[in-house]
Amino acid sequence: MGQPVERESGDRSSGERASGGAEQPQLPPGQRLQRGWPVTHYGPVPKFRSERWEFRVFGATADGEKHCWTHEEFTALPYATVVADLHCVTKYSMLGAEWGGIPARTILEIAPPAPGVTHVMVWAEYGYSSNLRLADFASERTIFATHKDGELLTAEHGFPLRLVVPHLYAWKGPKWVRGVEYMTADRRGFWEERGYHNIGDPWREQRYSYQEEPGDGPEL
Ligand SMILES: Nc1nc2c(c(=O)[nH]1)N[C@H]1C(S)=C(S)[C@@H](COP(=O)(O)O)O[C@H]1N2
Ligand SMILES: [Mo]
Repeated sequence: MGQPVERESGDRSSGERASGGAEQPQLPPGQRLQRGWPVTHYGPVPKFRSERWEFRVFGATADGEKHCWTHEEFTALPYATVVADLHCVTKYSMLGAEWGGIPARTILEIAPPAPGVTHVMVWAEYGYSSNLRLADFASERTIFATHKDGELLTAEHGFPLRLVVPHLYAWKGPKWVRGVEYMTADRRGFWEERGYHNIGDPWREQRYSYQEEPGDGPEL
């Protein structure tokens, strides 16, 4: 297998981009505005089969148990919305989407981590993963989205569930997410092992692992 690359396909239909710069103060440095919503991911789009789907919280849970929800149970959890932008590290941003779903905080409340937990690994279909500091995951704006702008996510955008972490680059938000692992030490996820920054703050332009400073992430 060669080096994986983010593949973008699909809706560039209206393809224009705004001019950026001073009139776009909400764009992080180096990003350009994308109209429409491209599809970007590595690998195939998984097929959803509700009878095989479960959401799991495992690893260092407070009670030492694994917690599982069926699709029906998970989507019955209290629904909330967050308006947030999506910043792809390949330099386009989509602004002002309304994401609807289950806040990450709800999961932390109903399946709390053990006291020593510092990071989480968010797991998706086909083994895609991304690591987050517990504080990033616990942000009141981090949400497991089932909907965007009031409509169910489409398959290519992550149906039935994707994570949205508004203050980090979009690779930190797995589509087709299936669970969360509570960790007592940091470990790199899929892209973080392959050259992306361990933290991924777009406002600090933390794109690549070579930009990391001591303490930003585990040894590569
Ligand atoms: N499972 C999975 N989730 C993923 C990815 C991926 O490759 N696999 N790519 C990420 C990246 S790099 C981006 S930019 C966004 C793109 O989301 P979109 O296709 O809905 O625009 O999904 C993120 N979530
Ligand atoms: Mo991306």
